[in-house]
Amino acid sequence: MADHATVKTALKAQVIETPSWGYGNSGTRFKVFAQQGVPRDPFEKLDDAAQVHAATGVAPFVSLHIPWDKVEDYAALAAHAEERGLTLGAINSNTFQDDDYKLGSVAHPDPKVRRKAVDHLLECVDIMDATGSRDLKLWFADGTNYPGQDDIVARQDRLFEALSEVYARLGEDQRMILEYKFFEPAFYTTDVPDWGTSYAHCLKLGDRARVVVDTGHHAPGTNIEFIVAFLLRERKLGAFDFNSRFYADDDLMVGSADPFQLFRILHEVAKNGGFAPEAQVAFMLDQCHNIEAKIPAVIRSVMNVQEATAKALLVDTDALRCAQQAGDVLGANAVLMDAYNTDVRPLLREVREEMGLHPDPLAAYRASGWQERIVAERVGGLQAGWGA
Ligand SMILES: [Mn+2]
Repeated sequence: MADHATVKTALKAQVIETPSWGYGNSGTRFKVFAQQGVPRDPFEKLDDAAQVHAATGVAPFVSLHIPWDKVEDYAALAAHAEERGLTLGAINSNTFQDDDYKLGSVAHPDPKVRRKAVDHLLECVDIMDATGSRDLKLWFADGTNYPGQDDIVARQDRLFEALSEVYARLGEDQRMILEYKFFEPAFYTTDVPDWGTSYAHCLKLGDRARVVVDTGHHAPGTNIEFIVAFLLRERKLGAFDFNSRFYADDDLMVGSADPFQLFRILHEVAKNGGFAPEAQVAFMLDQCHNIEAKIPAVIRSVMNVQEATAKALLVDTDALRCAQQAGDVLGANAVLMDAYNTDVRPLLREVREEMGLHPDPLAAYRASGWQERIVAERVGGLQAGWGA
């Protein structure tokens, strides 16, 4: 087994980014169920994110989504974050909630719509300048529903032209991270459907363009850890959007549907140096909490990532290499399974105590009284949610 002191040091240094939209009301295709105490503006979302960081000690970054998190004064928002020990993370663009985008955004056949979409992306870079965010996270709903609807190659040309213009606007310390998703809302072709398409565009754009792996954006049976290993080898893995899926893009809590898959992914991250700061891989959650309490759900998700990370770090890499080189199929597999089957909860309790935290983050949150306070205080106003 790996040395426990080293594993603990790595766990203490872990950084997880939580999404502002995870704290607001979200829903299924059919219904958004409102919860009491939900934030009414981006400032209150940060207040909730601060509770997650206070309970776990490893979630200081918060992703924003524009326009859902639009404010008058982004420097004030950044200051509000800093006062709570938080840092503003990736700026997520939105080119999918406007009537103009019915046939796409940056790949739309009409140059006027493409201009509007690119202008929005450029506005997001302006916001990054004000918030100090490093990453512009792009996901496009662009695609077609029917064979013959549009020219597949022409759409790639338009996409690349838009990406190039935005890439040229980035500052030296800023990055573009491009997410893929195999289908939905487009059902025939999607313009960035897979890691290969994202990788090809990022390769042409330059060093500061990288791929985002959203764990819920693959066809069933896809070997996500292979993609992760490949992208790390090429230094093109920019970020994870963690969540879980049983069927399609379910956006359930990470590690809930398939903790073994999460372990396999994080084993490749650990093995290939992806946790090192210089690898510049951002570990983000991208989830919705539709029926469960939101702040505890984010805490649970952070804990799930920590548990899978601990198991991945416990893999005896020397024994694994020896078994692999000896062609010992069962021995190599057993090394991985030994780590996966370790109960790491006592180790994580120790890590938290050494960090000056409560060993049980969910108990710490319950004891904080925050939930009762926001239910009592956040009365009136419009709750934040999709489109707000
Ligand atoms: Mn995502």
